[in-house]
Parts: sequence; C-alpha cells; structure tokens
Amino acid sequence: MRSRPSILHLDLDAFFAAVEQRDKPSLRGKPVVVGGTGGRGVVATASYEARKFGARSAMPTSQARRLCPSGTAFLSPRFSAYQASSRVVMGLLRELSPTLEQVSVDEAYVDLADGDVDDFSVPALRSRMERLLAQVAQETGGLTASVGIGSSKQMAKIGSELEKPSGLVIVDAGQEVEVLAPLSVRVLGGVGPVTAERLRTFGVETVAHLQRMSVTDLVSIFGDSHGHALHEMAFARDDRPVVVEREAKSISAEETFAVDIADARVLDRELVRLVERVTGRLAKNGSFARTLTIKVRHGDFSTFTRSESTLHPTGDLATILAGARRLLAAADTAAGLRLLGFGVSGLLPHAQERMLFDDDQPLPQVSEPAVTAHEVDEGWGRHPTSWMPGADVHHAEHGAGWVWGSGLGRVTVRFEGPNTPPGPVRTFATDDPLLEHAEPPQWR
Ligand code: TTP
Ligand code: MG
Repeated sequence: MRSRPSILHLDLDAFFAAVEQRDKPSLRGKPVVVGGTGGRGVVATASYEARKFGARSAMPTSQARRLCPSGTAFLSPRFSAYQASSRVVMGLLRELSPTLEQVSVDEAYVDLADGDVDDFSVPALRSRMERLLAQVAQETGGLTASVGIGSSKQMAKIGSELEKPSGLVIVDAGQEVEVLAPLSVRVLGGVGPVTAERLRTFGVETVAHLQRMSVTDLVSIFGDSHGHALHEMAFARDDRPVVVEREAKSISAEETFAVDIADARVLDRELVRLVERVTGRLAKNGSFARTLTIKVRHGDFSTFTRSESTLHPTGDLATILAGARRLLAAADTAAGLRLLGFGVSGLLPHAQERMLFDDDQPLPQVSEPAVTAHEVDEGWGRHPTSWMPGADVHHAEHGAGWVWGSGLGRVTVRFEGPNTPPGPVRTFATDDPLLEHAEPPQWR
C-alpha cells in the first residue's frame, strides 16, 4: 500500500457488447448477448440492457435465450473488432505512464507514479481521469470504461468496480480501510463463493466483520496462508507492483462439442487440432513451453485439468503432442466429453536458440497477452464460410452490413454501420454471389 493513490485500474464496460452496439446502431439501447450462438454455446458477455433480464458471462446461451425477451440480439464474437478497440484504449493508457500491465483484452493497471502525473490530489486525479474517459469515448466511437485509482492494485481494482458502468472512484491514501468496511467480502480477491459461504457461517459478510476477526481465528479456520491473506486484504495491505507484461504467460485453445464425444479416435483428432493451434501460436510468440495442461469437461459440466512439466522447455509439435496424448489417456473420457482444451505455460523465450543459429532477425515481440479465460467457444471459427449472426458482410449492390440471421438457405442482412442511422434488412440466398464476408467496419 502506497502513501498516495498512484495505481490506476481501467476496465471497459460490457466490452464485446458495447463494440457490437457501436457497430450496429439498430442494437443501441437494446439487449445484446455475445457468445457461442450454437446449441451449446456459452455467453461471453451481455449488454447492460440484457443483464437486467439475468443474462451473464459464462452462462449457457440457451439459458440466456430463455431469460431475455424476444428482440434480444444473440451474436457471435468478432474478436478482431474487439482487439482493434482494445489497442486504442491501451495506447491512451500508455500516454499516462509507460508502466502498464494489461490483464485482459479490456482491462489494465497503470502505475501513475512512473508517468507524467505529478499532482496526486483527488481533485487533480479526477479531472485528469475525466479527460481520459472522454478520450476513450472519442477515440473508440463511444465506448465507456470504469476507472479506479488507489494506493494499491487491490484498491484500484475494487474502485473500478464500485460504480460500474462509467464509474470513476478515487480512494485516497488513508481511506482504504474505511472504504472497504461496508463492502461484501466478495470484493476481495481470493474470496470466492466457497470462502464467502464459510465466512458467512461465522457471521462474516462485510469486510468490516472480517476486520474485526483476529488473525488467530482466521488462521484456525482457513489455515496459515489463506488466513493471513484474508486478514491482510481486509486492511488493504497489498504491495503487488504493476508489472509490464511483455510475454504471454500461457497459450491455450479449447473446443466445445455439439454433442458429447466418447470416441477415442475423434477425441484424438480434436486433440491434434488443438495442439497444432497452440503450438503454432507458441511459435509465433517465439517461446518454448515447460508445462502442458489438458482440460476436459463432462456432460454434467464437471471440469478437470491435468498438467505435466518437462525439464527441457520445448516448442516441438511431436514432443508436445506426445505429452498431450499422455495427459488425455489419463483422463476419464468414457462417458463422453463436452469440451476438450489444451494449453501450455511456463513459457520461455527461445531467444538463445535464435542467437546460436546465426539468425539475425529481430526477436519476436509479443503484442497481446494470452487471455485463456476470454477465449469463448472457439468452435465458431471452424466454419468460416457460414453466415454467423453478427458477422460483417458486404453486398455488391447494398454495401456494408451484418448478418442478422440465417437458415433454410437464406441469410438476412441489416445494412448499417457505426456511422449510419439504423438500416434496413434484406434477405438473400446463402450462396448469393454478390454477398461476401468483410473486415470489421471503421468507426472513424
Ligand atoms: P469483463 O470485463 O469481465 O466483462 P465486460 O467488459 O463484458 O462487462 P463489465 O462492464 O462488467 O466489465 O470481460 C471483458 C470481455 O471479455 C467481455 O466483454 C467478454 C469477454 N469475456 C468472455 O468471453 N468470457 C467471460 O467469461 C468473461 C467474464 C468475459
Ligand atoms: Mg469489462
């Protein structure tokens, strides 16, 4: 915890859905759900209008369909559109300070102490942040973000969540314990549903209650390390630095199946595909991996991961595939799998090798952190030629639009873009030669 509020946390509001509403004016102010749109898809995010009906990240899309009224748009993700806006926002944050730690596609910490901010009084920070949020809106075509500033990462993150969406909370140094007191213990990192439930049985629901518990009691309930950690968090003691992330920490891919798969040959084929994809990205990163992890999910949603670490980091496809097969062989697949995932971690740059082998190319730069939690239902990418709902298209006569829906040999397109009023819909044959896929529209 620092003596002044110099750590910022920013998180964009309903990020994927907000980009969709920007690019599709007919959806502004309406419930929008982004995610896997197939029978077994999962929600990536929901617009605030859709959250009112209970739609949430990680919920099966089928459940969101039951909760939301007719007229709700269910769209497949357009990752490249999200990346483009993310880059703009990260660029604006980097203008505040070079010490930026991007945590996910829409979230980052910034160490303001390393930047050009010199007045850390609350009013000065507030006016600087109002300017930042205005720039974010201006440069991204209207996206909103929530910002928290505090004397630690913990306080900054909690601050950014307190008044979401479009929130701006600055917790001055010295105010931390007081600000935390009335909040639910769930705001503390590391307090998940299980810990919260356990605490509740001791009458602890708010951080204030937790602050009143002795370390001795906490340790006797939760064990040495978790008990101490809870006590420290309750008093906002957090010295984690903002770390500039240059390298991906892990790379992974997963596949959700349309029906549970038990056939070992089919699973092996899927595994090969996943391993190839991950190994390809590993190579692009210029990294070798030390740890391989497999993830399996059964029909009842029970999920297991298993890992294996090697002494010698590797980027070799055959070696990695052999390890992945060993891990899958040890998993229980008899009743069929709903999801199979594979990932690598413990990444090391293979820069040494490059130098040994007279390679004078510049060393690879990793530009985007691997965000495994945010890779939703990648299965959609397997059918690149189909007309996924939400996809950007171009029609030779009618211009730019997006896929509103398709089926029975027909595809319906709404012709509009970020800078047009809501546009008309038209229906075509799915093989209409005048209709083609397009890049995401420019919002400026
Ligand atoms: P979040 O910042 O967690 O969510 P959000 O930006 O949609 O909403 P909020 O206003 O509460 O911040 O995640 C950022 C994006 O990451 C989100 O728009 C979609 C994606 N995502 C997933 O794909 N799966 C998930 O389970 C979560 C939580 C997010
Ligand atoms: Mg967000």
